[in-house]
Amino acid sequence: MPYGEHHPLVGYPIRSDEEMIARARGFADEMRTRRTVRSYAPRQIAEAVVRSCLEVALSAPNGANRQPWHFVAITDPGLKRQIREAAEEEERRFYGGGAPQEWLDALAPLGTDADKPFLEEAPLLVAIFAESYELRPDGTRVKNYYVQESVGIATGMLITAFHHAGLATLTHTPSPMRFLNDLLGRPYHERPFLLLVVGHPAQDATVPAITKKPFASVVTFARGS
Ligand code: IYR
Repeated sequence: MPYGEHHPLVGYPIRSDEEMIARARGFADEMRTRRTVRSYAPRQIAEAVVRSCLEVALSAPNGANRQPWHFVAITDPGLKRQIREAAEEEERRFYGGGAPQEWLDALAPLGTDADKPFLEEAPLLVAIFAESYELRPDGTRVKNYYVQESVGIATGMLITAFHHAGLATLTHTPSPMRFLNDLLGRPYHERPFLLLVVGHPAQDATVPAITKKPFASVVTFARGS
């Protein structure tokens, strides 16, 4: 018997292969339409949608169940403007000589630059913080495990949840992002991981004409010898 209290597993109904094939196919079709969007409509998002999508993120598997994350939902126009200004300052450094030419060449097909109007236009920004350790009220530090992986998985699930709800996202990573701690009042042991931009795409939104690698080039079904 394992240590620690356990209870029966719930949530895995027995499904036929046909039903699973249809569900998996349907979900793959739904996710295939996900695109990173850089131009947003002014339409607001109901808070209930945001809460449900965040619940999905909080259900993510993570190291030793330490849940080493904090999510800040930002809708206030003043805060969004301050975030935009601070992010653009970092990006001007990045695009204006800070980034190696090889990196800038890799970004060229995306058409990105230091201008980040979406940080103000999108109705919602979710700042995601990662905690390499937990700070107990008595000041002691308790180490977390697989922090990057855990927060990355939770972020992926959040993006999936927003897409499923009908919202577009953009993973934005100004670097460095320490200004987010100051603007959002988060303690310094929380490290900004990513800024997720969320909203309805603008009616005239366009996306870069890029494609995914072919399935067979990135997936192998290993056969025993
Ligand atoms: N953070 C910059 C640069 C950037 C980097 C990567 I890797 C991208 O996939 C896209 C952009 C920016 O947001 O413009």
